[in-house]
Amino acid sequence: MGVVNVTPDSFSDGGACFDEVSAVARGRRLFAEGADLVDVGGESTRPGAEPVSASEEAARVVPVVRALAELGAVSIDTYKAEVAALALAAGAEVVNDISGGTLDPALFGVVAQHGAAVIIGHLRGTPKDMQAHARYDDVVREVVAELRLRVAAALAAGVARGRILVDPGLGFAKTAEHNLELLARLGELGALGFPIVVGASRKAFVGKLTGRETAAREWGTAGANAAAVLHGANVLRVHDVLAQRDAIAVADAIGRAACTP
Ligand code: PMM
Repeated sequence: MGVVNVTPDSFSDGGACFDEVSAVARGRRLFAEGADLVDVGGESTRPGAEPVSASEEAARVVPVVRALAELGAVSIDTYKAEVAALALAAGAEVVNDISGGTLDPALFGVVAQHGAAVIIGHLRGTPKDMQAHARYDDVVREVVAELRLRVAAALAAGVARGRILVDPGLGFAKTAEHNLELLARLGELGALGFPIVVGASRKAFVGKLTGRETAAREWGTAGANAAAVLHGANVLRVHDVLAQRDAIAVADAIGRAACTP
């Protein structure tokens, strides 16, 4: 899953794709490099980020979604039902909600209405205040329990069971140590019974471990992605598809070799 952020302030590639033409060009390149899905987002969710209005967000993402949906499968990275509805109408097939339906109770209904798929991310609080909520006795058990409740809400809103994916939400109300524990015990999310999405790409915990600035975190990201794949991740959200596809392919082959008698 390749990332196109149509935002002026996203932490990893902020500003690079803020205009429609360069965002579409970036998405086209991600498909050419082998992305199975391109994720288009119009609001930065980095810690402390200010929200933008639904109309501003939709104006950023809808033309990009419409153009990229001609080339391959597109997900819309939003927690707002209104933006999700417009993006699905423009051709997106998946709604990627980092809040798992907690920030907009109407989101799951929109997903159900369109027969779309949904990525249910784990978050506490809002992107603005989430780091104050990064307190857990057992982060993995609590994330699994909270995701289970959000899955139940999605099913109750009419989302089909086969259209749900779950994501532990690395960096979303998590410290670096929480992220590492979630990756090390990712297999426990398998108990939920849904495909697992992991977004480690260029995040601060990778920077903390490697001492690298955002743009130089691809090798560290490859380490995180390899671990995620070996612990059961099914979808990796990445900025550099070309680099990460190879790392993922090797880790995946190793994981499969352990399963063949
Ligand atoms: N991380 C970011 C944005 N969207 N979506 C999912 N499903 N999982 C994530 O971990 C995730 C996400 C933040 O990263 P960015 O600012 O580089 O896009």
